[in-house]
Amino acid sequence: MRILCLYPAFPRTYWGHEDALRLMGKRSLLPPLGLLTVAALLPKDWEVRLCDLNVQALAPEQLQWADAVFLSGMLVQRDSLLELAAQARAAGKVVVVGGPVATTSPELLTPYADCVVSGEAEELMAPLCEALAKGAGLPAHMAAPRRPELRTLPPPRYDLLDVKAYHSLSVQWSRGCPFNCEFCDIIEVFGRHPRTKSPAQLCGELDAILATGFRGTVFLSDDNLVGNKVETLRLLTVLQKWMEEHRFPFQFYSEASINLAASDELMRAMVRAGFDSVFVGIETPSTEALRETHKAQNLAVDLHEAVDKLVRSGLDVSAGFIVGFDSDDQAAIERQREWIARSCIPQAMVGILGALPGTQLERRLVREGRMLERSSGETFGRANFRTKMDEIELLESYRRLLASIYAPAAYFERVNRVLELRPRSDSHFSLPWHYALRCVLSSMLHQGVLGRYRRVYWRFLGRALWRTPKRMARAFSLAVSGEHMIRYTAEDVLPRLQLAIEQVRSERESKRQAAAQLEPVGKLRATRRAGPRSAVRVGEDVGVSEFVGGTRETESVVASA
Ligand code: B12
Ligand code: SF4
Repeated sequence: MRILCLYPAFPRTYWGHEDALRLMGKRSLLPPLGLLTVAALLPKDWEVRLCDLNVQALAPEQLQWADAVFLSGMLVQRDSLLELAAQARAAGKVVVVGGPVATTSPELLTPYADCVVSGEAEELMAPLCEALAKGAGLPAHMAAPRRPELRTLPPPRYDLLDVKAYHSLSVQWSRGCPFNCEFCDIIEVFGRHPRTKSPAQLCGELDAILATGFRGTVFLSDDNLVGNKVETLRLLTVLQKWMEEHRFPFQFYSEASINLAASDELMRAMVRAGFDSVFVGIETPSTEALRETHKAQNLAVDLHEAVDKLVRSGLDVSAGFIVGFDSDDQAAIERQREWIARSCIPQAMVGILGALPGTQLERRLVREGRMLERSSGETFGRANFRTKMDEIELLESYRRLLASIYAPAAYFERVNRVLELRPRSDSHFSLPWHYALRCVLSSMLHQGVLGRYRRVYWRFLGRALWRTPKRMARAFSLAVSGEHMIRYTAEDVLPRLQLAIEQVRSERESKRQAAAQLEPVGKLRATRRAGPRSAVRVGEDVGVSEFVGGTRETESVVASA
């Protein structure tokens, strides 16, 4: 049997770091670990190939070669995913889709695939392969019967990758998170009891990466690295030994909850094992909003102090933030802006609150009749539910916040602060000199010579050289990351937000005019109950009835009537 694994293209987002990758000569940030994991579970005599659309275009011969196509992806990749599924079907191939979107919204995919696989696929692979081999009896939908144990999994098929194309490779140590944030779909899918692999198993995966020739950064693709602190501490001890034995070929980063900062022992162990940064969910400094979203772990600490402590211990912090909580108003978002501006977090991923499918938040909003449309996975546009805050005020506050924190001077000020707080690095990891040199020269050329913010850039480098000369490698690496955050904000996000603001204004105006033409309110109410959602796309009609809130248009007509 010949299986072609296809990974759909991402749209340009903050997370993709596209402009920074360009300066580094890389094509994608991370590989599709779900597909590599699934590929490792196929019968040994099956042939497998991978085409990641973020790295290379799909050639017709690749499709012709395959008997079946395996697709994976998140909601934000849906357009590309559906296009690939249609292409594969048109070529007469069997199409199987799994991954985040197949898990949370299988109904979006069933019309386009022969089989949609929801949930963690480990225990489904044997029956799936059996049905594929027989060439008949493939069920339209398969759902994982339970959350599998991770301790018997083989290493993902890293050998399928063109490793040079990726900035980082990834391994996964655990799944699940013990916390209970209302907007989070992780806990719905992966549960609140973190399951881990064994330390030896993880080291086996690192051996497999080493065998590909890759040297560089490795992302521990966990929902929360410190979800099970005891097991993670055990891992870190073994990992440190493995790294010493292999002369520190990698540098690690991961995602963790902020309570990591309360454990000196864990932070020290992470740094000793080769971690140099961590992504944390700060969400908001507003205690009302944190309470509202059940983010208790963030209420238990002083957030600025916790971030500083992580940086002081040797872990750079990037963080997720959210605007648009029910308790938010313009003043709260302004406080959030100030909070970020004073922080040591150069890369603050700020999104508008969205209700992802299957989350507690979505269930509450459905109960409250506030859902407008199913989430598209897009966190930088309009909310998919009726916000408590006036929508124009929310979009304008959000726009101001992003414009301010990604003004070049503000970004580089936060980077200088990190460099000054960080301890002198005793990391044994270093990039190959020719690659590091390429990044430095490319940064100087694109940011320092051709860049629109070149004066700020040189001032930043001057201060870094003067005050923190031993940390210049990190200064360049954060400067390169800044290229994407600054450029993408100015070129893409701010104009898109401005458009969204104008769209809301014009929707309001046309509804005001429609209401003025004296449509009977009763008739409008009936439309509101029966009317289709404004943003429904092909194949999206399943489950519309649960979004009692109706369309944006009918909502505002009724409101103004
Ligand atoms: C790593 C990661 C990323 C990486 C992406 C790397 C990459 N190339 O894919 C980065 C950092 C770039 C990223 C970005 C984003 N991400 Co992300 N990310 C993750 C994370 C933490 C881990 C994914 C992973 O590696 N899992 C490990 C593998 C082994 O698991 P898996 O992919 O689920 O695969 C299993 C099953 O799904 C299934 N399976 C998967 N594929 C297939 C295919 C077939 C054929 C079969 C049969 C089975 C199958 O079997 C596998 C084994 O059980 C997840 C959280 C999570 N735990 O899933 C979020 C997650 C996938 N991301 C998410 C989101 C929303 C985003 C962003 C939009 C940002 C945001 N949070 O707002 C951006 C968008 C990206 C962009 N550029 O536009 C959501 C997706 C929700 C959804 N339903 O679509 C998740 C679930 C987390 C969350 N709730 O925020 N992300
Ligand atoms: S800490 Fe992160 S992963 Fe855990 S429940 Fe909250 S948002 Fe989800």
